[in-house]
Amino acid sequence: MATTNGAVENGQPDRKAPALPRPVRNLEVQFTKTLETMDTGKPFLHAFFIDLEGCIKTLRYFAGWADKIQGRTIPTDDNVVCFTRHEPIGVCGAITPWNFPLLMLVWKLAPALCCGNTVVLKPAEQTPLTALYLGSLIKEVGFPPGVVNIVPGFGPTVGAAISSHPHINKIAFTGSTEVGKLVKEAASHSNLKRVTLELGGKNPCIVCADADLSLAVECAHQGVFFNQGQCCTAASRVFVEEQVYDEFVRRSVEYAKKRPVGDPFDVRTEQGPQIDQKQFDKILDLIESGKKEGAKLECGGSAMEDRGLFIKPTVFSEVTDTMRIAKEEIFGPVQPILKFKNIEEVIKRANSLEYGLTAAVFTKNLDKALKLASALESGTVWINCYNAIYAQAPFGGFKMSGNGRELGEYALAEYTEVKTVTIKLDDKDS
Ligand code: NAD
Ligand code: NW8
Repeated sequence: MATTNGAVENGQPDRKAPALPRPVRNLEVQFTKTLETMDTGKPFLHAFFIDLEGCIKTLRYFAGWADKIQGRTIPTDDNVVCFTRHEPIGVCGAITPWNFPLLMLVWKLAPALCCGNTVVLKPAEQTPLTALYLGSLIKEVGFPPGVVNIVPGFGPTVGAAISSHPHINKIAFTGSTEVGKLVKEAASHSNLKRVTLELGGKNPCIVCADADLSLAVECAHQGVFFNQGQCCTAASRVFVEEQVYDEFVRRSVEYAKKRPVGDPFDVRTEQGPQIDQKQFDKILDLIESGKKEGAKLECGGSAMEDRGLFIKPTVFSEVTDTMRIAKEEIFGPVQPILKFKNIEEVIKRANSLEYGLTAAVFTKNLDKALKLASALESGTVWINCYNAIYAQAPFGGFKMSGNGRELGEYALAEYTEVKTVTIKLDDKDS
């Protein structure tokens, strides 16, 4: 049921509106925040506190590195001076997705610039506005022409031109596995440009019987439904130990039913519309597959009756590993909950897919947590938390979830070439 302001009641009393952010004095910030919401449909408080804050933190962090990119001096058993220089790669391409348009771009732009590179950026065709606005700010603050080049356009044209260009020396891509393969192929067929890829995930979220259940329910809920479910980090396979399974499902359904869906500009809204018709149809198709393959639909399961691209927060229980909803990236507000009996079994099942971006574990037992942290095949393991992303900490995938790392010191290695300089000293003088 929709209220006049667009927030959905779901038969629950209206949530109290959270306090508004501190007065926004900086018009640029205000404008960028609004632009991202208009382009993506994400709630504007999320655009402000997560996307924009994340961009600022990332830019500040890498700005700090700009005068600290250092090579090494290397002792040898010969009479030489041997040292390395960490040089810029040159022109770096970046192709970004529509789910975090500005944040994913800044994750590439900031390390590229602090290492002395120039960049050619292509935002997703669905969401070019914040990239273009950033371009106007880059001009305004006086970057030399040609350092940052923003080329909006479609994938098969502009994207393909960047990935196959002979004078672009590196490309960073975030998006689907399918296109990630095309990018790497084009890089290989052209000039073997360096490639970093951040592709999707089918991220296991493991809830042990000894977990703080309220925390686990809340984190798993936010973990999968955040950003309309359109997250490479989405907790889209929730494995719950059998003793607490029924209780976990009951509480998760309660959360999902209360999730306020509606107008992204309403401060109470937690979930806006999906990005476009294509994604909307794909999500509904996967929901139908869940019903047909015998998962138990606990709530949601369809589009909102009265409006365009909104989908009801959906929870499936009794999900098994062979169902499509347990194997494929859904990229929508759908929470599949599976049952497990013991740790060895859940490790095997969690690692059984070709993806390996993130994993989460909820337990109070330190031994169990550390055992799972080392056994899970993913670039990130969160213990008793979710989406804990920091500019200082590397982010990236194992297996088919990607190549290379973004953020943190590790990202610098993706934007520099190491040159070894060896000077032979005169043996007579030494
Ligand atoms: P996509 O991979 O097609 O788009 C990502 C970017 O790649 C866009 O900028 C697009 O223009 C560009 N692109 C498309 N074809 C290209 C080509 N041939 N050469 C170079 N660049 C190209 O993603 P999508 O179609 O928008 O979404 C499809 C699925 O991908 C989603 O359902 C989801 O599963 C996944 N996805 C993942 C992420 C992520 O953060 N890892 C983000 C968006 C989508
Ligand atoms: C860059 C990003 C962050 C940050 C904080 C909170 C919730 C979710 C995300 C997030 C620097 C510092 C902090 C999030 C962002 C991107 C993806 C998934 C989750 N990022 N955050 Cl793909």
